Amino acid sequence: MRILFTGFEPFGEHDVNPSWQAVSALPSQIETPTGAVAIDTQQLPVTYADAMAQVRQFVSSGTYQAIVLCGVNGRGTAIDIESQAVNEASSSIPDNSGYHPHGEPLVQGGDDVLMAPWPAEYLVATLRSQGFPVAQSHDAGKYVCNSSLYALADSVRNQSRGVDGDTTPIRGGFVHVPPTSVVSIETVTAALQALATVLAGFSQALSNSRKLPD
Ligand code: PCA
Repeated sequence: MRILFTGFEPFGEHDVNPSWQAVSALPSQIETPTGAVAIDTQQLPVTYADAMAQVRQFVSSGTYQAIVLCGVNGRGTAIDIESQAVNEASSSIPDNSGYHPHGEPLVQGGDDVLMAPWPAEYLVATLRSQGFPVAQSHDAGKYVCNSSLYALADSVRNQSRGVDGDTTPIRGGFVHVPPTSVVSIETVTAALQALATVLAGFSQALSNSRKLPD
């Protein structure tokens, strides 16, 4: 089992991005009740086109059973588990390449809304029961974070349509972390580790069910 966590580079008023601070502090391997889980980390650029292309590449690489994208929400009040992404790019500031969209679609002809390929409500309930300051969000904004989640949901859906039934579908989604004055980096990193453990359990349950005789 291998999980990818991404965090974003600095942008706008964020000279350091707490999403990358929390992700880069994750250990490269964790032990879970369902076995060892390898954790890879990557920093994503805050540019619509490159972030979306990189996420699609992570999905098509076939390397990961789960992909968790993380970004900062400067107005966040908890660690938000995002449930969906919209097909729109719009922002008050340009991205780090200078691109400044005002309502353009991310994917021409794409679905207006795509659900993240994970059970957001269940994840929120589970992490909350472990004491983490987690909440569900149905609005990932219209900036680069939303675009990366849209690319993830779109490419996971396309992949699971095209492959045979033996391939375990990728789980994943987006986590918006609040400023460090609201929740510390240590707590975010611990919550992400707990999230990895839950996602590993899903993957194990799925592969066990495939081994049952029919
Ligand atoms: N937050 C931004 C983009 C990068 C990040 O960390 C967002 O919420 O879209």
